[in-house]
Formats: sequence, structure tokens, C-alpha cells
Amino acid sequence: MNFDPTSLMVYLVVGSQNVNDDPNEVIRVVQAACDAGVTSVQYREKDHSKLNQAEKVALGQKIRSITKAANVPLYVDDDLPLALAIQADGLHVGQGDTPVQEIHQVAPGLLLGLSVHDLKELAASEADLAVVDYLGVGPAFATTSKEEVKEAIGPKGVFSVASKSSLPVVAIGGIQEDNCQELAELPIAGVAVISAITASDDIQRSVQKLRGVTK
Ligand code: 3NM
Repeated sequence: MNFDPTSLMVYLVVGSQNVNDDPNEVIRVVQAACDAGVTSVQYREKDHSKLNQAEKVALGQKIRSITKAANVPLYVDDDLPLALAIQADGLHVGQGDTPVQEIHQVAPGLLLGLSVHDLKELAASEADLAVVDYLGVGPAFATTSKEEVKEAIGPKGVFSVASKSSLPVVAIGGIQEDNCQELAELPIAGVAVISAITASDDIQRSVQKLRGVTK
């Protein structure tokens, strides 16, 4: 699949650990989010995930069929065997995860996203950028959805990285309906969220509000 920066507009990140360890709830959220118009999905089993690899593959395959039907790119967080097993479109990695050059060599067809927290990490990632399609920059605001998360960088911190980046940026971390407009003037391609969608009482409304950031 070719990378399209507009696919970063509203990027749902989700795994069973975000929805009380219930795979059926992951499926419900992904389906509702695709129906509501999310533009990318990342399947992320991490932190305190209780699923074994076979269960991840089974759930990932269901997410793959929903996202395929909706024509929405699917990424997997830092698990190349899982990404290949479910025929994901791409892989997202953080600093300290599997090096992107290594992934690109093994699976050159996969789209690649890389997390960057600040200008220092951006500079250190320079050599990787040639094989990366987009950067995830954050946490924009405080978040409880991720273990060992770094300090919030605020809209200014997102701006400092996004304005220096040659790659499209998706902001992530603590982005909710009621603060997302603080990111509206920044040079970003979109917003990535977990709880703004997984904990939403109206996914259609939430996705519409999040779309407003880059519209
Ligand atoms: N990565 P929520 S913050 C998965 O800063 C993830 O790299 C982050 O969850 C980073 O939208 C984060 O509920 C959690 O705050 C995002």
C-alpha cells in the first residue's frame, strides 16, 4: 500500500488492555470507529496485555477484515511477526523498539511509523527517516493509557518537532474532544487517540470532533 498523509487525520490506537481485556470490545470499537470515519487503525497489544500470540493473531485477523472492508490502513505496534501474520499495512515502533532499518530490510513493503518525543530524538533518528513514512509525536497531553509514558510536551512541544520534521506528524497522548482544538493550528497531519474513542459514549461524535483538528 502507498502511504497517504491524509490517512493520519484520525488514527485509532487500540488493544485488549485498553478495554478491560475483552477482545469482543476491541472489535466493537474498531467497527464503530471505522463506521464513524477514522482514517487509520493501530492494533497495539502492550503494557499489561493478557493475550498470547495465537489470541493476538485471531483478534488481529478480525481487525484486519474490518479495516480492509472500510479501506482503512492497519498498523501493528512493534510486533513484526504479528503484522506479517495478519497482513497489516504497516508497523509502528517507538524509540528502543525494533530498529526501523531492520524492519525495512525484512519487510520492505510495510509502511513504517516512528515515535519521537522531542528534538533530540528527532535528530538521533535522522538516519532512520529515509525508511519511515510518518512520525508519532507526544505525549501531547497527560495520559493514563500507556505505561512508562514520558512527560507531556504540550502543543508547543508538538509544534517544535512537527515544524522541524520533513515527515508528516500525527500527535498522540491525552488528546480528547475537549482539548483537541488546542492542536488545530499546528503543522500536523492528524491526531492519534486511544481513550477518546475507546471510552467514548458516542464514537460518531468523537471522531467528528477529532477530524475538526486538521480540517
Ligand atoms: N503513545 P490516550 S501516548 C500509545 O507519547 C501512546 O508516544 C504515546 O492514549 C506517546 O489517547 C500513548 O488515551 C497513549 O491518551 C495514548
